[in-house]
Amino acid sequence: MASFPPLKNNLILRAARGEKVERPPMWVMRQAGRYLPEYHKVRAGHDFFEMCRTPEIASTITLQPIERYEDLDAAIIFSDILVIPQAMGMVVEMVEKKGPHFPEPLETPEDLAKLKRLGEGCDVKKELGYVFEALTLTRQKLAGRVPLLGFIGAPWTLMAYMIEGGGSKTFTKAKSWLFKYPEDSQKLLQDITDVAVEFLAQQVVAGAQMVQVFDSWAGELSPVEFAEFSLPYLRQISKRVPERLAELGQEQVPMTVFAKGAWYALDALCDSGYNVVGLDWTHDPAEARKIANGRVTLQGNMDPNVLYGGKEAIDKAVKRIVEGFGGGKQGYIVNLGHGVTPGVKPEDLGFFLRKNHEYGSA
Ligand code: 1CP
Repeated sequence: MASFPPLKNNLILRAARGEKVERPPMWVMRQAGRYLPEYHKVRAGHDFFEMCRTPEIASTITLQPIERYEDLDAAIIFSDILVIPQAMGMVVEMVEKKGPHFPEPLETPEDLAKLKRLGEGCDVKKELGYVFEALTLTRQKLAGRVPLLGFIGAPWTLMAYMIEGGGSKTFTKAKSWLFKYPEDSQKLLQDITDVAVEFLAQQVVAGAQMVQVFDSWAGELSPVEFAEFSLPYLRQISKRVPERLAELGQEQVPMTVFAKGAWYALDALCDSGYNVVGLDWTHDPAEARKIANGRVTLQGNMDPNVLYGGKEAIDKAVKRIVEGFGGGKQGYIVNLGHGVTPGVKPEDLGFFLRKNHEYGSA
C-alpha cells in the first residue's frame, strides 16, 4: 500500500462523520472543469478520455481548483462516470460540444452477452488502472492540503447511458427497458454494481479518502421505479464497499450518495447506509434537515444558476442556505445542488466560497 503525506485539513472527513466542526467544509461538484480557463488550456489538443487516462494530466486538472481557491476543503479526482461502461467493453466517445456518445448502445437484452462482467473479462485493476494511478499521483501532489475524493456513477444512471447511447431529454429507451425487460434490467444493474463495488474499493486502496456515488438521473424515475431499480443497488454499494475494504485490510472512508431529483426518496436515502446525502436545489434546507433528523450529514444545495445572478444574489442565497442548515457547524457540507456550469465566472464561484466561509464561521 502506498504511503502518503499527512493530512493537514480533515474538516470534510469530520463533518461527514457527524462531528461538530468550526465551520462547514466545502467543495463543488464539477469543480475541475470547463468554467476554468486553466482547464481549457490543458484541454486544447487532447481528447477528453485521453486526459482521463493520463495520470499526469488528470492530476494536474484535479489540482487546478485547489490552487485557485484556498477555501476548498476537498479535491475530486478528474475522471468520468462513464469509465465503468468502458471497462465493461463499451466504446464511449466524448463529442465536442455534445457530450458522451456510445456508437453501439445496448438495444435488446441479447446485447447483454457482449458486456464484460467482473471476473468474466472485466479485470478492474487492469481496465481502470489509470484511475488508480491518477489517484495515487494526485494524493502525492496534494501533499495533505485537503482530502481526495473518488467517485462512481450509480448503476441506474450508468444503465441509462448504456441504453440511450448518450444524454437524453426523455430517457424513453432506458425507461422502456424497465417495463419491457424488468428481469434483464435487474441483471444489467447487478452486473454494473459488481464492477462499481470493486472499482470504488480499489479507488480507496489507491488513495481516495472519501467517495461519492452520482445517481444523476434518479429523478427520471417515479418513486416506485426508484425503489425497485435504483435504491437496492445504492444500498448494495454502501454495504459491500466497506466489506471489501475490510477484506483488503484498508481503513474505511465516508461515503456520499447524490440521487439528483429523487426528493421523494430523501427519508429512504437517509437510511441507505451512507454517511452523507447530497441534495439538489429542489430541497428546502430546513425541511431536509427535519427529515434527516441527524441520521446523516447533508450536502448541497444552491442552484448553480444563482452564480449567474451577481454578487448580491449569491450573498443572499448563501446566507439563507447556511441558516437553513442551522449554521452548518454539524451535519453539513457546502456544495451546489448540481455541477458548476461552463459559463460561470471563476470569480463568482470564489465569491460563493468566501461567503460560505464567512457565514459558516460566524
Ligand atoms: O468537453 C469537456 O471538456 C468534457 C467535460 C467533462 C468534464 C470536465 C465531462 C464530460 N466530464 C467531466 C469531468 C467529470 N465528470 C467529473 C470530474 C470531477 C469534478 O467534479 O470536478 C465528474 C465527477 C464527472 C461525473 C459525471 N459525468 C456525471 C455525474 C455528475 C453530474 O454532473 O451529474 C455525469 C452525468 C457525467 C457524464 C458526462 N460527462 C461529460 C458530460 C458533458 C456529461 C453529461 C452529459 C449529459 O448531459 O448526459
